[in-house]
Amino acid sequence: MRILLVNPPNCGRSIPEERYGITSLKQIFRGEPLALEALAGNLCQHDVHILDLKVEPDNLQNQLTTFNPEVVGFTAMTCEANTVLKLARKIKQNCPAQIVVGGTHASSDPEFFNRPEIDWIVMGLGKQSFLELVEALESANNIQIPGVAPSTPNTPLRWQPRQYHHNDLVNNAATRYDLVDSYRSHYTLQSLGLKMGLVASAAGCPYDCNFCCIAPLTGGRYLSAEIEAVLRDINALEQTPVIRLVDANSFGNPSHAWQLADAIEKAGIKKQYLADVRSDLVVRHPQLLKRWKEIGLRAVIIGFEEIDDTVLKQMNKENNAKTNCEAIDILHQLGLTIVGDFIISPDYTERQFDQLGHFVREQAIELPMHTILTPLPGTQLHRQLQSQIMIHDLDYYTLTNAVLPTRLDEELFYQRYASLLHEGHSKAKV
Ligand code: B12
Ligand code: SF4
Repeated sequence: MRILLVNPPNCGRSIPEERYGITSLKQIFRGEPLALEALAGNLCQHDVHILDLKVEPDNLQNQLTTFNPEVVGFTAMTCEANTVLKLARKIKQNCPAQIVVGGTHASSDPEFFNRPEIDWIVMGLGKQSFLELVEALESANNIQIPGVAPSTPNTPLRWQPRQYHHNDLVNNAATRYDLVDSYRSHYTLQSLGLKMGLVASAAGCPYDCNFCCIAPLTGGRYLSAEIEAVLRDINALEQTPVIRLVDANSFGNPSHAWQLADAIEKAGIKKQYLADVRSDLVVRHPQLLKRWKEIGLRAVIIGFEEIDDTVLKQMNKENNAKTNCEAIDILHQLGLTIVGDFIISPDYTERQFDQLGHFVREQAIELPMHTILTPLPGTQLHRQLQSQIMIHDLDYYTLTNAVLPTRLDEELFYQRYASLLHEGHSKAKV
């Protein structure tokens, strides 16, 4: 079958820009569409193209005309969901292709895509279920695939849940990095101008933070990729000196992480790595971080989220401020750069902005990343705060807008937010 996999364009709207002329918060995000490359890897009997609209936003019509796909697959985060619907509607006007959507938003809030312009919604890990769907479409079989729902507009979706398993990673099907070769020069680490490639070494997370949308991707399980598969993917990114391990929780299985480090060293691979880790992992396994530093770990991304234990508890983070500070000390001693994620609640007071700014300076966090607490549909936080949400338009769910009421005057809130971001980014080098 001819299958076109589409990465949506950069999208999302900005309240600070639209209401207060604060344009400095807008960012352009680019990185390879690893999900689509992974899906393509398991479709070796088919003719697959990847279209990255983040790089070439105007090329959809041309691809539809020249490639004439029988299936179009979209990936979508929450802030991309409306855009995907719009694109799907456009495709439906003059192309008979079956339209499939998967990814974070489809997994957390599948009902959103239960519309006439979408034919199939794939929830969670998609490599195996998408192949099964494509094969069933090809043979026109009665389609009943766990984790895949046919769209049934005006009637609630019905599907069999999928018990995500190691088999869903389909380790033996190599990621098709070659399908984005022509885009590769756009996938750079902005701060250093270095080419950056993405590799997955695990999927899912066993924790259940109330704001987080990762758990539905694997039904709450943590699955590690086979070491050989990770090495194969790193090696495939030959011209790419920096590798971002995209796992939500990279060293979540410490013995796997040790084996992977040993295997990378043994294979003589010389690259630099960025990885997401929890601070309690750092405190429990400092030697593991040291080992990874030896084989090229350059920076770690840590979700500190908050500096106040009461709030961390409300978030169900299963971690605390003391552990966060201990982890910061260990990472600094090891000479690792810290990219620290913090979540600013819309009910922040000026004093809380001051305290957070002070904490980041005092702890010398190299690159603080501040997002605004956003109840993403499908999360526990969304269920808790649903009645307070003021903005339901998903274009604003970029994690840089307050969709809940701010305690401070709204303009002041965004001014404080913008200055916190700029203070952090002005001296940052990852
Ligand atoms: C890499 C990455 C990016 C990259 C590349 C993404 C891309 N598509 O271009 C870049 C840098 C561009 C990016 C940008 C942003 N990102 Co981002 N990103 C990630 C990250 C770290 C990894 C995603 C990934 O590649 N995973 C590996 C692949 C293999 O797994 P996967 O994507 O889950 O795909 C599997 C399934 O979901 C499914 N699947 C996925 N798509 C499809 C499609 C079909 C057809 C099918 C059948 C199945 C399927 O099958 C895949 C294989 O099993 C995640 C966090 C995480 N660890 O997941 C955040 C994450 C997805 N990003 C997030 C956000 C918020 C953003 C931004 C808004 C910026 C920000 N504030 O952080 C921007 C939005 C860009 C825009 N449109 O303007 C959030 C999304 C939350 C949400 N519900 O929307 C996440 C979850 C991080 C977080 N903070 O919680 N991001
Ligand atoms: S925020 Fe991090 S630790 Fe918490 S559930 Fe999400 S990925 Fe796991």
